[in-house]
Amino acid sequence: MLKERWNDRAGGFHPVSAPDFLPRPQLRELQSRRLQAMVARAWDKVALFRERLEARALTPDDIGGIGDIAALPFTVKADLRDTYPFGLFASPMDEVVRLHASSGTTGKPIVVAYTREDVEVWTEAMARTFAACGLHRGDILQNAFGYGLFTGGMGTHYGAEAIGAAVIPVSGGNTERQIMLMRDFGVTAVCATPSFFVHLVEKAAEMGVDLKSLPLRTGVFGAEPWSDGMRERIEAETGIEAFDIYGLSEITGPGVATECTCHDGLHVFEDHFFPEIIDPATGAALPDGEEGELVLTTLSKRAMPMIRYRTRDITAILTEPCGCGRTMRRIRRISRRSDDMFIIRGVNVFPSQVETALLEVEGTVPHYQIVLTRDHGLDQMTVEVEVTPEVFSDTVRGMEELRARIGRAIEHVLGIRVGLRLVGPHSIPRSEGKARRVIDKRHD
Ligand code: DLL
Repeated sequence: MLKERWNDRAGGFHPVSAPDFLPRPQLRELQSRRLQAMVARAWDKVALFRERLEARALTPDDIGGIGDIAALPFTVKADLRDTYPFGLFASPMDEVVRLHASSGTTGKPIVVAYTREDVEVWTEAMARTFAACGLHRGDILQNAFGYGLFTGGMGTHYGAEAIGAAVIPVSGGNTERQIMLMRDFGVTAVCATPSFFVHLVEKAAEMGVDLKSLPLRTGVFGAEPWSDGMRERIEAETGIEAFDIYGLSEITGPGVATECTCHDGLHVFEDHFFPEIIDPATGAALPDGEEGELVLTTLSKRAMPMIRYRTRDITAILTEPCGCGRTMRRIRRISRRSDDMFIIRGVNVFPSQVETALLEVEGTVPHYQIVLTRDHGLDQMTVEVEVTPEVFSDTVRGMEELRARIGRAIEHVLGIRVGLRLVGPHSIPRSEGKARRVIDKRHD
């Protein structure tokens, strides 16, 4: 367990964050040792990994250190599905203390397991995350990530307790009660998906609660893509500082990477989760700085080690040292996945591009959906955008002008014209967790 906890309200260097500042040679040595032990364990305990290594004529002895990682085979989401539920576990069930699951898009969920040591590492990674976001003992954290099979709620909960913050485990949903707690309990920090927090901001305004007048200071957001435009809106409307945190169930949950107060990419806790970037088409490793698919290897996970897991998240490893002094390399914020692209009239479109365009236009609120349909074999896209009550009650001409502005903004970003529908306040369903931005009716 964490030996030392956050106890210095003045901020600055802190024992919880000590590993974040490890000199790189020492870090590399630690990564090498951990990788070797992890590969040996996976070889011993997980049939699939052993078969994959044998198919490449490799044994754990061939892995001399972290520099050899690219020799190892990838793991993909289908491997988790094919071995459902417990086929990738490296620990017997009597050493497993927690199971989580992620629903995914089709069929069976994927199941992930943790030993007591895994929960401790996860807690440490989340404590380091919160420390990087400037939280400390004395903070009152409203945790609006969902508690349950989703890793968001419990993962952040343990980390926040470890730094000595007071956690309110409210989970997602129930917006009015969330606002009441935020006001009455003197909440200083909130954890949520960015889309749910946007919903909370809107509800607070409806209830006549001015978030800027509350002690609320920090927002820790993640679990879905969100744009810099969305961050600017959130910060301007609430006066908080918003941090982006990243993670995925297969690797641990939240706690894989976090922004620090420099807000220039997310530091990966690479003493536990080793990042690589590959070309998603060929699988070839790409040098730092180049954009590609993020591949993560767990270096200390016991119950379910992951070797070179292909996340499908697209990013790049940033090469410049960070102003905060952390030595952990950073990834650029993740704005898209390799599998969320669709093709409209020959042009590749990512949902995040639509958000970027919309947020540049005054008079819209950040609630939108992209509806995909198929017409004579061609994919069509319509963006449904909610407008503010003032705009909605404006003249037809006012609405038309706004429509034209949004149309131009989207065309500017995508390079093509798409269908556009302005809809009234509250027409788009609000999210309580991850927002559903794309409604795919192509196969209806
Ligand atoms: O979403 C874990 C998490 C919880 C992360 C709370 C951060 C905060 P999954 O449900 O397995 O786990 O979904 C993982 O969500 O591969 C990304 O595509 C996406 N994702 C997570 N964080 C971010 C982020 C959790 N900050 C998948 N920006 C990942 C963009 C994100 N996408």
